[in-house]
Amino acid sequence: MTKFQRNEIEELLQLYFIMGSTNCKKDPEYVLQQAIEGGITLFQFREKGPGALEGREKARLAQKLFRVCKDAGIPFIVNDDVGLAVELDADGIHVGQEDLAANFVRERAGDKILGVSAHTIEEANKAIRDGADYLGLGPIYPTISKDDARAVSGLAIIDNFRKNGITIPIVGIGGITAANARDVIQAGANGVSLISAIAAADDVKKASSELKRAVM
Ligand code: IFP
Ligand code: MG
Repeated sequence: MTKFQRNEIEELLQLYFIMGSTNCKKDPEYVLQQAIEGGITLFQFREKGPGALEGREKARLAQKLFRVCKDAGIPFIVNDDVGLAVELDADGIHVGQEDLAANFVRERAGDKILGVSAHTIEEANKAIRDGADYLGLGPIYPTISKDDARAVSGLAIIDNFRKNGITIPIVGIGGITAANARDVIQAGANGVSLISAIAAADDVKKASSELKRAVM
């Protein structure tokens, strides 16, 4: 289990921003700073897809973005890369069903926050047994950020998980905007997670603050 309390995790998930260099129109450090000024509550470094940085370059960008988060008191989660999360001593790690097994990640991650993507109740219960602190559910709406995204689940997946006794913190992801974010919370999620709606916005701070108002 993580050093964070359950209610802290729930609050951190409220406006969860995910980003890597390929998602940004401007300098990633600047984009992250603007998103923080707008009110994001948690950050995930997800350096993935065509043109993504690798190796030392990826680690260097991670370090810079971790510093930005530390200065602002925003916990820093690493997507997939347990080695990088441990090397940086990040606050957490997020893994999908296609990534390393969550029980193995939990062992290596110690008391870091562990997030797991789940699409079925079975995956959710296994993730919980493996020590997940929160679940990422989606794509709730159609999305352009992930070329490997699965079929759209709709809001029903959140309601369905809650009705099936999944009580741990949940964040919805996929196609979420300021116009629909409230619906995701009302369906039973503790927060919303987004990439493009913030990273690719012309005014990142404005996009972030509009989303914050929607989920508050
Ligand atoms: N969900 C999440 C999160 N992060 C991912 N990288 C992902 C799905 C594929 F929002 F953190 F739950
Ligand atoms: Mg993944």
